[in-house]
Amino acid sequence: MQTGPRVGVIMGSQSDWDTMRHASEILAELDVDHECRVVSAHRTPDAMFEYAQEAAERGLKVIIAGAGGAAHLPGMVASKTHLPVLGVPVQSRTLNGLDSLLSIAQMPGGIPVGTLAIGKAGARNAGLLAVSMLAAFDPEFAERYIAWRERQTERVLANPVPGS
Ligand code: RP5
Repeated sequence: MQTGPRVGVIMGSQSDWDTMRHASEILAELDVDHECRVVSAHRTPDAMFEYAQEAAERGLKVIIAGAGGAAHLPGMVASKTHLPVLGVPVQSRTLNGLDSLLSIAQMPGGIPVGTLAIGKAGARNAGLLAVSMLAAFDPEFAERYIAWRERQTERVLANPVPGS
């Protein structure tokens, strides 16, 4: 049985935490051991390379990387690891996150980054997608993920009247 974090949640700045905490919260809700770190492609490039290079041997299975503006972190991390990297575009102040989205999505062929939606929804979905990736190889995660989805469906069905 593996111990230690399976998912690494990294972000380019402390200022990204308000978005990226939603990925962490989903992972915690689904009882997935994970770690959260600030690792910047531009301000701490050596630390970023080290993180990406050591991730697999430390037992991580998926990396969620959030960044805003010239959001190079997910792509650069993906270039240094074979692990799946899920990119979350953080909503920037100047261009509302369109800059982040395009920086993350427009990867050259050969180095994939799974790009999620801008902001909170993207961070939540990155957490869920990471769990569904783990679930493909571990029935315990599959059970938890399916149960989480069922609870969500039940909540929506139980409240069909808008504004109630
Ligand atoms: C990016 O620059 C970070 O991911 C962050 O979204 C953005 C702004 O960073 P701060 O100036 O708020 O630290 O690298």
